[in-house]
Amino acid sequence: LYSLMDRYLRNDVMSVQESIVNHVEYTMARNRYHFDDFEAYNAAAFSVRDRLIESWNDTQQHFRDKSPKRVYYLSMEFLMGRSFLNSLYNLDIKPQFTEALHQLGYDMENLVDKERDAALGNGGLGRLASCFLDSMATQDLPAWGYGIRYQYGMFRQTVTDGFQHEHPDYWLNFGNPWEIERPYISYPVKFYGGIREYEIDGVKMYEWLANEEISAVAYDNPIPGWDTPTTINLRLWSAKPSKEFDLESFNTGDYVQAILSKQRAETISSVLYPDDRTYQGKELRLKQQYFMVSATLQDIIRRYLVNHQTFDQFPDQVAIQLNDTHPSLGIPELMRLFLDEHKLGWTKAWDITSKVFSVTNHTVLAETLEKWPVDLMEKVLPRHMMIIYDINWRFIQELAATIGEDYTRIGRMSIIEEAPDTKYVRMAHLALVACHTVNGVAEIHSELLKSRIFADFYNIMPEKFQNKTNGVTQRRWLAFSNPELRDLISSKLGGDAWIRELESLHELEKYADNAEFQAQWRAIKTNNKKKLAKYIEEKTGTVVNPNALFDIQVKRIHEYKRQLLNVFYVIHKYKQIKAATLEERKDFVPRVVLIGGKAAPGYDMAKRIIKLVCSVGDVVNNDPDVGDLLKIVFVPDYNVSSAETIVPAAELSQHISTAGTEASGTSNMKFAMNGCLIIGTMDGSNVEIAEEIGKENMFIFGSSAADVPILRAERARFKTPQEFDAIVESIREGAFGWADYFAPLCDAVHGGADYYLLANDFEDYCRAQSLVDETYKDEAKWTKMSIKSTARSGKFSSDRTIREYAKDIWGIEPCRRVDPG
Ligand code: DL6
Repeated sequence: LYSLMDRYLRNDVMSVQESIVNHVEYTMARNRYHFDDFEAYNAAAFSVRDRLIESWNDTQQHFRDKSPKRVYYLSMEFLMGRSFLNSLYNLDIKPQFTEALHQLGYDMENLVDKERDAALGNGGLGRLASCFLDSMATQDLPAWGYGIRYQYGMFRQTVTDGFQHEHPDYWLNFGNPWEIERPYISYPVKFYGGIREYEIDGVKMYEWLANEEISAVAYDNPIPGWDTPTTINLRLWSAKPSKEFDLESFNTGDYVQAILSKQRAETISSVLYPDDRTYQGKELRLKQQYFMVSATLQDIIRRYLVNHQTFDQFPDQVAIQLNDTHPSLGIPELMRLFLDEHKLGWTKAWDITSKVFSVTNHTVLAETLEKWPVDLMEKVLPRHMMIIYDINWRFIQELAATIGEDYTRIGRMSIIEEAPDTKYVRMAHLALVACHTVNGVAEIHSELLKSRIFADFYNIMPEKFQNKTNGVTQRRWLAFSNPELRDLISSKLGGDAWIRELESLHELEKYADNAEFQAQWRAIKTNNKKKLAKYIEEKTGTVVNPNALFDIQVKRIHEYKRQLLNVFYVIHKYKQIKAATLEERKDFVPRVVLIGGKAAPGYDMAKRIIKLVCSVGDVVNNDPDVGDLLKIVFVPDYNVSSAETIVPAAELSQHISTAGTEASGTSNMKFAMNGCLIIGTMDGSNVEIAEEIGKENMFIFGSSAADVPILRAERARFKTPQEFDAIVESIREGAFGWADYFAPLCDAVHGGADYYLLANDFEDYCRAQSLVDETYKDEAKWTKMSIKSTARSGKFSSDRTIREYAKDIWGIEPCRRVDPG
């Protein structure tokens, strides 16, 4: 029995094959002699999952035995992408699975494409959370992720005649082999109702008498680390009707109505809001946020109480990171649980609460900070609203004692905003008051938090402010998605240790001038470009020349990210080609401009930008004068998986937001790691990328963040460049059709409008673009810059970011179990 309990799944080809075939027959109830690619993928995924579960169970047991301080990463979004390849690589079982499948008659590459992306996030913020999980697991940190198991993830985007259409992403349609349902791990989550006041020994107590209750059921997603026996957990909550509640309505006779209202409860976890910035104030979104934090905190407390009698050790055992303010209702919820359920006094409850929470801010624009109408909060979460008022009252007393009765300043800092129409709860202020630390996500962003957005708070509590520059996992974004480059790097660095210690890429620099190495480097890029060209043709029907310069801008469509500036340059270049003689045209560097990204469904301007990209493409791509010299394509449905094809093939990538608007950006890091050169502004993490890689290896242009407010104030007097005006006029006059539809885009950048300063930066952008062409003509120089980009990208590993969080904010240490071998 002992040896049975000690047994680990075997990973030789025969055992893997046996396990796959068994899953075909016993898990999927299919014919073991006859199954298609999708069934083969599923069976192989279940077989990988068995191995994940084994490692996951042992890791969790190890954490229970050692009882280290743990970090809980709370996020409303996790943009995980696919798990199959990632798990095979991290568990180091890809060769055996590839061979086992091959012998069964299946090709790994085909099966990989059968997996649906887990797209439970909008963009940067959600993808960052997923990179963090990978780094926490790889570094053996006792960490858990918590979020929501949305039934509908980020919408699928199609583009017809240049117009975006949104399609629901019912990603769970054919099951999800990467999760484990835990029907027995569930917690009640309540809403609405009122408060009962009572006394115990003369002390006032409160009980929330809610009138809606649902259950949060756990779904566990094992997250394996790379080259370690550690597998951590991402626990996602799904809303189910509560078993206990609402018996009353069943007894009143309206059986059908009662069931329908229970079903409505389940909608809480049904859909991810597809807006990554604008604040909507929707009741369902508020309920989602509360649902996630309430279930999570009950789970954390239950785990803590397994081996503790009091809450005295709680801050030594628990660190909770809030991924933006979306989960910041956790603050009043933890207070409520301590005060009302566990009967702690206010002082004790507050002392513990303010020691466990920390928050990350991901935005630069003050108007995108979340705030909830007080009347909505009072209706949905009456007890929490009371607690927030109490927190605010105490905060304001302390503030007045510190700064005196400066009510303007106090009003600015209050958690409650007294707007003329209604009152709001400012979630960022709640988080700033309660958290021990707030961090920005790039140096420049963290400085802007201190000097502009939260300047009042920084004056009073400077010790709370930190910077944690974002990072990305080099495993998914370089080693797994660019395998040829990985092999080349490993051959030069004497192994693959760099996949854990990215700084060691520095060693590559000594080959930057080596002609043979350069040739190998270029050959890999060319192969990746050919794959991308095929992908572009499949998705858009446009044939592109793989020998052209591949110029990529993929990210959410936003005015501040300035995809419009990119299109304007394409129009400029198109005009230049048209004006050139046949002889002069030989001098142009052929370019493929690829733009991709989703527009929030209600974001009208963003949708017009997509249409403009497509309309310019219709003209440019079909003009025989242009031929292969210039192509512009909009690639639909940009997501994690398509990024894995796009990033390794990019030669130039655009990160051209108006300085002071992009908190960090993370795709710039992925591109740089893959030897892609960056054209960009001194914004977000571009600034630090320039520090590491060197401005001379990038194409930097545009106004500085310090100048932007001044230029903005003076923009009505700014003399726009003639060429800029001409481009706007050509769009207005219908050179690309749809003149009326594009008019708002023209109005937004012209005639003193131009909030994002496209006109101001246009000429410098054109200068930088010309330098791109000149440099590209010198193959050796370009390749050298490309090698240096990769070699100097070590700082941008999420492993480094997570090490900093662990040390400076969470106070946690690695807790690795002995490798079973
Ligand atoms: O920190 C991750 C990512 C940054 O890289 C982007 O610059 C930033 O725009 C993004 N923010 C969001 C949503 N913002 N809020 N709240 O995705 O975060």
